[in-house]
Amino acid sequence: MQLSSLFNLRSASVVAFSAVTLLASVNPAQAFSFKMSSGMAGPNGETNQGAYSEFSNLAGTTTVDFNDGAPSDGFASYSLTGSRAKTLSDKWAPVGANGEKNDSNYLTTFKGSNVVIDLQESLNYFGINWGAADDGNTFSFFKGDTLVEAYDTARIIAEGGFDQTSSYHNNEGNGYVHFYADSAAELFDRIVISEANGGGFESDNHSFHVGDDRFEGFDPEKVPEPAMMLGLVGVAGMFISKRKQAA
Ligand SMILES: [Ca+2]
Ligand SMILES: [Ca+2]
Repeated sequence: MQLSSLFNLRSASVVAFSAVTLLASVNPAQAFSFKMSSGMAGPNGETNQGAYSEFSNLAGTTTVDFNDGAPSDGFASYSLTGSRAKTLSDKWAPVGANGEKNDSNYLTTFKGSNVVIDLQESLNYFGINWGAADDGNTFSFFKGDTLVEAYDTARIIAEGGFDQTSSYHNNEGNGYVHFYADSAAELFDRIVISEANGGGFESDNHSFHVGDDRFEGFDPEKVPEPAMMLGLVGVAGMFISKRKQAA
């Protein structure tokens, strides 16, 4: 074999190997993911306390509403570092599912301060009502001291963006964002929310779902698939037309 042929063979295998690596890295089934939604009303139908997770009622989910402050012990233990991480009530509170003003206490942090949430158990899901979004808002997910994944506002916008903007917040982004593990390798038990730039990071109604494997809440079999729905409509339509024929 000539040297040039050998070189080409090697190049081809490098290309093939790279393609496999690339496929693995972009395969959504193997990626920590997020989805944005409008969220929903509170447990008793409240619409003036921000948006709540659509998974609030799923078994294994715990929700913190900050109305009595941030818990410093128990299932989700909050450490507010620096003077600018706190709970309060003002016009910057994340809005409700239909854009309603939030009159309740919420959690905020600014550059130089941090919110660290330590969980007693491993999670496969974290949901957060995120409001008045600014450039430097950052979410970091850890398992022990190992960073599993991080998102900032720019990445969220690049990968789908916000559900709504709010006139209460100079038309800044608001929404309910759901972060979740797609495999057992992406479970987490510590979350850090922080702000890198000049704005604030405002949030409310954090929901945590425990799990020892991937989060299944968004699986297609949990809701009727569009094709299945179309099929059902088709069958129903057949029945109607048959009845018409019979009549
Ligand atoms: Ca609240
Ligand atoms: Ca903000």
